[in-house]
Formats: sequence, C-alpha cells, structure tokens
Amino acid sequence: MMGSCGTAMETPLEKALATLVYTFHKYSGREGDRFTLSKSELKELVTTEVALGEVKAAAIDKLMESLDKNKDEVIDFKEYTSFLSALCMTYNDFFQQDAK
Ligand SMILES: [Ca+2]
Repeated sequence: MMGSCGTAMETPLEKALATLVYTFHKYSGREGDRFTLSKSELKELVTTEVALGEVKAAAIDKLMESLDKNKDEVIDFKEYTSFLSALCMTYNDFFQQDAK
C-alpha cells in the first residue's frame, strides 16, 4: 500500500488510517487536481467504497454541498475528513444499537 512508513507490526488503527488516506488518493488522482475530489470522483468513492446501495445523483449533490465548506466545487482532504467523521458517527450508532 502506501510506501513503508509503518513498522512491520501495524496496529489495526494504523492500518485503518492508512486505508482512509489511501482511499482519498485513489480517487482524487483520477482527474483535475490530484489532491482534491471532484464531484464525479466523490461519487465514485461513495458508490464503490461505502455500502449504501444505490446512491442517487441528488444524494451526491447534497453530500457535495454539505462537504464543500469553502465552496470551490472540489473536496480537499480536510473536507474529506468531515465526511469520515460523519461516517464514523454512523458506524458508532449502529454499534451502540447492536450492543443493546
Ligand atoms: Ca472544497
């Protein structure tokens, strides 16, 4: 994966972090600026990497709008992290519901 900055014994959290970063760059490099996600790159990422089933175009528009804080029509890494934190919250909600 991403170079070899980690030691041989990466923890699960370190692996997860590497995956989060790697996933951003896997899609951000496809068109335009290599370090930002365009709307179509965001759509690809969400459709392929998040098991939400079919994602409607309107939902992507809404997601794009809510994530694109500086309104430059692309998602930079910082904006991507708010998406991840929202996803984390959702997973935590599921986890807590399951635990009941
Ligand atoms: Ca932006």
